This record gives sequence, C-alpha cells and structure tokens, in this order.
Amino acid sequence: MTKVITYGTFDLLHNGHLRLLERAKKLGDYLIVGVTSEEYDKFRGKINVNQSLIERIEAVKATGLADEIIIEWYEGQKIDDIKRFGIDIFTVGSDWQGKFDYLQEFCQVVYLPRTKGISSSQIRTTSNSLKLGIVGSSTTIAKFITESSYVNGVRVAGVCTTNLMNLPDQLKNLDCVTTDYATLVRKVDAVYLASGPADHYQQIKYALNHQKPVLCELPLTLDVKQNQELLALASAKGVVLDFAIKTAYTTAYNRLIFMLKSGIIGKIVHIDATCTTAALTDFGATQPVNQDWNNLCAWGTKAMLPIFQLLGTNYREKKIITWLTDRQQHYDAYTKINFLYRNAEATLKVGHGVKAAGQLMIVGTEGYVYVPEPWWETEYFEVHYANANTKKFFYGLDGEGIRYEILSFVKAIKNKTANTYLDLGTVNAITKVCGDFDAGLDTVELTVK
Ligand code: C2G
Repeated sequence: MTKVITYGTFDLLHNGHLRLLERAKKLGDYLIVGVTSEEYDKFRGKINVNQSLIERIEAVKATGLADEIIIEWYEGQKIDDIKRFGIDIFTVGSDWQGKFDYLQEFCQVVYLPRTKGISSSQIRTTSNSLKLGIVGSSTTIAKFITESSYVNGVRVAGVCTTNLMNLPDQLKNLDCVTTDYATLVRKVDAVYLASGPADHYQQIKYALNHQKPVLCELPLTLDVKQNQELLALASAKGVVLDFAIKTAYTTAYNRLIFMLKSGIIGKIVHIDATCTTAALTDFGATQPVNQDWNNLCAWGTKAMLPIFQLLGTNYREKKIITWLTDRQQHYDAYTKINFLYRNAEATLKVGHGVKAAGQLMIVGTEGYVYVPEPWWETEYFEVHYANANTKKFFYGLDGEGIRYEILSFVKAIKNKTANTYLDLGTVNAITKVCGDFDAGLDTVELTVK
C-alpha cells in the first residue's frame, strides 16, 4: 500500500485545494492530510486565516478524499509524521517547489502544479477590501501602512495630517492626502485615529455620524462621559468603534494575562510596569517630539494595561508624580503613578527623555513574572515560582502587534463582533487617569530643568 501525505491550511476550501487533494490521492492508495493549527499558521505568518481549525478539518473531510486527517502543530513536524506513518510520498503544490527537498531523505517528494487564478487570500480580499484612512502626524502612520499590507481585505487609501511637507514616500500616492478630516472621512470606508487624544472625541463622533467605523489609539478621549457617549452612539448606529493599543493584541502578552488570571503565581500583590523611550533632544527642548501626545498618553496607556487587566479598575487611590520639561507645554519627561488597591499596589513609570529599564514585573504570593524590555512588544516572559523553578515562554511576534490590531478591527467590521482583547472598564479607566493628569488632579509636578 502506497501511503501519501500532504499538508495545508485549506482556508475557505476552493477548487485549487480540491484539485491538489484529488491528484495527491491518485499518487497512492492511502492519503493522509495534515491541516495546520491556528498557532502554527500564525507562527509561519499566515494571520488572515478566516476559518477555525475545526471548520477547515470538516471541509477537508467533506471532500471524501482524505483517508486520515491529522493536525500540523509545529515547524518540522512533517519529518516526524513521515516516519511515524511510514509515508512513501510527500506531495504539495508547486508554489512550494524546492522548499521540501529535504524530505527526500525520508520519502519521495512530488510537487504538483498549483492551480492558477485562485487562492484563499484572493477570496478574502475581493469579498471585502476596506479603504482605510489614517489621521495623525506621528511616525506610527508609516508603520501602520506597512503593517496593514499584511492584512487581507484592507488597504490604506488616505491620510489626514497636519504636516504635508515631509510625508514618507508611502503616503504620497494614496487616493487622498489632505489636512481636512471631513474630506478624508468622505473618501474612505473606515478611519484609524493616531491624532492627539484631545481631538478624538470630535473626530470619532463625526466618523460615527457618517457611518464610518473607527479604530482609535487609546486614550479614547480624556473624559469617561465622552467615552460612554461615543460607545452609545456607535451601538445606536451599528458602527464599530474599536481600540488601538498594540500590546493588547500580541500573543505573548495575552497568554501572560490568561496565565496570571489562572493564578500561576498565586495572588498578585504588586505590579511594576515601566515604559521609557529615546530621549528628547535635550531638556531645554521646548518643543516636545510630538505635541499632540504627552508622555503619559503615549506610553502610560500601555503601562496601565496589565495593571487594570490584572488588578481591576477599582483602585482606592492613585498618586501621580510628574517631571515636566517646562510648565507651559505641560509636557512630562517622566511620570510615575502609584495605584493603591485593597490588597495590592501597582506602579507605572513612563519616560520620554528619562531612561529606565523598560520591564514588567508582577509579584504574586507563589512567585513572580519577569518580562524584559520592551515588554510592551514582548515575545518572551519568565515565570519564577516560589520553589525556585523557572518556566520560560516564547511566542513569536511580527510587527509589534499592529497587524493583529488591524486584523481584529477588519474582522469586527465584517462580523459585527465586539472587541475581545479589551474590556470597556479598562478603556474607561485609562481615560480617567489621562484626563485627571491633564487636569492636574492627584498630581505633584516637578521639573527636570
Ligand atoms: N494549492 C494549489 N492551488 C491553489 C492553492 C493552493 O494547488 N490555487 C495547494 C497548495 O500548493 C498546497 C495546498 O493546496 O499544497 C494547500 O494550500 P494552502 O491551504 O494555501 O496551504 P499552504 O500554506 O500552501 O500549505 O507546509 C506546507 C504547507 O502546509 C502547505
């Protein structure tokens, strides 16, 4: 009996897949089909898969061509399978020509001509290509355009920015490059706001009233009442209002939060979250690098995430100490906030010009978690147990998490689903702290000059 094996994602099963399976079947007497797990697909950069593993397995089963279906979980598994199942022939489409020659050591390798003119990503893209408009003057615009190119079904079609002068080349040939927000909203299907927090309320309201979904960098606004008004408007209009904070969308960060919530280090008593970034030119600089965003809004939102997601938002009190570059600008080179809970304490430190170790430390009654700098884009963390054992975890991250944030937004628009990465309590708590800081509440102001 000649045993054949082939592998694939088989997302949105189409004629190309079917023809491959039919020809693979004809190569022998028994066909095993390996369907890739979601984790493995993400690991190898396929982030746009629409269907779940179960749905894809069911689709392959329904073809009646597979004598056996297995799951491909990890890089290199093919060698193990070929040996375990006594495979005679490995086959795959010719788009992989040469990539699996190394398997010739274990079995015959056959590349079958790929069916032209059809692919899962084509199906995903033609069915809903969303024109995205970006608002903001920060460097995130260029990054965001690069990252959106990894997401099927969306393309950056326009930008609204104050400085049209030194635009990166990627922006110059977009459908719409303007300083006028209303013009941008008219020309696109959805909007990503990286504009200053003070502008968010009006901009979100305008977009929602024009039935345009919004992905907005946190803080959503600087006033919780405005958040609530906008979220109510979004639901009344049936238009998605989503939250951009790349850390929340990364695999390693999410797994860490789930593990901690499951109690792996017992009860959490202390969290220390530090985010600091490159220095300003010098403390004499009166023009902060980006006037729209103060340091707490730019970095504190990320540092607040683990604090509010693990300890909740009902802290008893907070104390803000901020070191300003100068009083007029009210720009904070370094800000430290202490949150006191009933049985826990959390500290965040954010610096833009004042450098500190950008790590995340979470202390529990049965151990602690250490996430090295830059923890807000982490792929790696360590769990140190009270018995001195240590476990290390690694989850690959491409593009700092921005592409997963865009993917979540596009899926929310397509499937009208709520955001599963961020709860409204956390979104509002972040707004409250940024708003209080802006109003000078609970704050002691120092200067660095
Ligand atoms: N295929 C094809 N013609 C198409 C599209 C896909 O012949 N128009 C073939 C691919 O070459 C592959 C199989 O169908 O052999 C499944 O394709 P995908 O689901 O895109 O999976 P892929 O990522 O190519 O998986 O490690 C090898 C991979 O698992 C192959």
